[in-house]
Amino acid sequence: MNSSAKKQAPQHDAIIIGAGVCGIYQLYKLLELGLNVKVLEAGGGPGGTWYWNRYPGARFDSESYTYGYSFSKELLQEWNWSEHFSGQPETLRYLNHVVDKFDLREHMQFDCHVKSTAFDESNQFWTVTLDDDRTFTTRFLMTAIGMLSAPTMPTLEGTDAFEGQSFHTYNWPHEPVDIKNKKVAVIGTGATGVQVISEIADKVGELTVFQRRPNWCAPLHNSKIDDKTMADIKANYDEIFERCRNTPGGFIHGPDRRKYSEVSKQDRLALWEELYAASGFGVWIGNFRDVLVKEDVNAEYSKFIADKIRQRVNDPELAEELIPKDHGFGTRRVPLETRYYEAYNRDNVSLVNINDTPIERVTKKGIKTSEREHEFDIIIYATGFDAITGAFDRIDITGTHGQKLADKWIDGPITYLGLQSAGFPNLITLAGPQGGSVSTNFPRGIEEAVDWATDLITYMNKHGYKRIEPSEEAELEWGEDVKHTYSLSLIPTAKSWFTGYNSNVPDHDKLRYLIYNGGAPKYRERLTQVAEHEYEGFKFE
Ligand code: NA7
Repeated sequence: MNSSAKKQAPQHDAIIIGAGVCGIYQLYKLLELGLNVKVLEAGGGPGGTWYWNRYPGARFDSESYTYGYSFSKELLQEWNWSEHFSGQPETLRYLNHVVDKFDLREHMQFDCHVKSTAFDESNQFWTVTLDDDRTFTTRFLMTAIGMLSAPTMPTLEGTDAFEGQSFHTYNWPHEPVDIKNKKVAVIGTGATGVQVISEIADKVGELTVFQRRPNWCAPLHNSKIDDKTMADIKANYDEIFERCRNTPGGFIHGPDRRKYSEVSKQDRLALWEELYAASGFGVWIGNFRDVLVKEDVNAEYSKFIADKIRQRVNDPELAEELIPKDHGFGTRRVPLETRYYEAYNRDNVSLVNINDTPIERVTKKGIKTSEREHEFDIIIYATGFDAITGAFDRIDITGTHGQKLADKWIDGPITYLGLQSAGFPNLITLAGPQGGSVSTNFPRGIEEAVDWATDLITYMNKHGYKRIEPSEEAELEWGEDVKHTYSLSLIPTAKSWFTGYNSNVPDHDKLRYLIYNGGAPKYRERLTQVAEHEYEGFKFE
């Protein structure tokens, strides 16, 4: 009997997990190819990050007009951003607009929590199983599951015992939360904590911030976009996106090509003052190129920023508590803020340094530190994510020969180009670990990854290839390339999600090479080269 006669055909050409910024665009591209595609999304609607993170103050740190999709001129011309750094509600409206404009919603299935997926060798397809045991089969499985979508709670005793309201910022309720006159705690002072604290300080009764390590924060300088400015932006989109294409981070901000040592003290200070007064990430990535590379130069810039913090916080002792001492400026993600430091000048805001008075447990009424019990109505956990690999670990992914992805990646991800992993054929990890989009202005990076993956599928269809996976040699080499990019800056000198640390997840207490830090242009060059060489490093069947 002919064994091929027994083979089943998959239900779908492609399943995309996730209807966020990445999944939306990948769906659009695959539908253009005429494929049968389904998107499975855990949320009740599209938007991913912007669907979930509804906490007060959630907004872009990227200029709105550099964050929108660039693929449709019509979309660019019809959408008006109201602020230079859009807030979450507007961004979610934008993503829903995109979904409806391009008739994508009918291909999306919401409230679908993918529990597991396994590659079926005999049929050469993936079976995807949801929490409710529904299954789907697909030839290509594409993950668009986000880098910061696996929220982590502190491993504190008593979190369930608290009788007030409490939530992780990622799971902020959809119904309005009444914070007026309430006693509120925020645990965590990363980019999220800083946004929440700044936004609610003048709206709550009392705010207590539990800080483990301060971050270097700098002003966002957000403002409204008026009609004339929006018209100028629309007229200049080509230039804006060209600029983003050529900067390492895919932002409009690129490094000053001069070195710190080549510039007089006066000119240095002038640039730093200018950056601090300007909007967006220029203060981090628009600097002299050696600020994030040389420790002594970084220390000078850190001193400059520390003085800014001292000028903004009235109480000198409190100012010192808010100045990082364990890492240099920009070696962790720089939270951009709006009157964050000024919040601490308010009588209703206090800071608890949990290194001095550690949290012992959460109680029915609040938080008990080694010093005393603090009573609260609301506890906000802004405690971050099991970044980049966490969302993969939360799905039971089985490749060929019964191999689990979580086992393969136990000491850190192993990938080729951040887009595939050997032993997991036809699984394309869009925006996955070790990819280029992780360290870029996200939509700029993902548009390239998605375009590349779409071209790959077109190529496979043209040549009649059914299956693709990288060679182990190609992965090894890519792993070394990624590792090398960590030696190019001071990023590995700090413990953060950039370097794979998370104190709330077992075994995430060592450096893991999660991100390609070589910059978007170099990553693009590499992707192009691989495609031009008949997808070298990949094996087709
Ligand atoms: P981050 O940047 O990982 O920040 C998490 C914060 O929570 C950080 O201040 C942590 O302190 C603190 N944290 C985490 N666990 C604990 C425990 N157990 N006890 C006390 N404090 C804790 O996450 P964000 O959500 O702010 O930002 C993530 C990204 O989203 C951000 O970079 C942007 O790209 C968007 P630590 O510094 O580890 O001492």
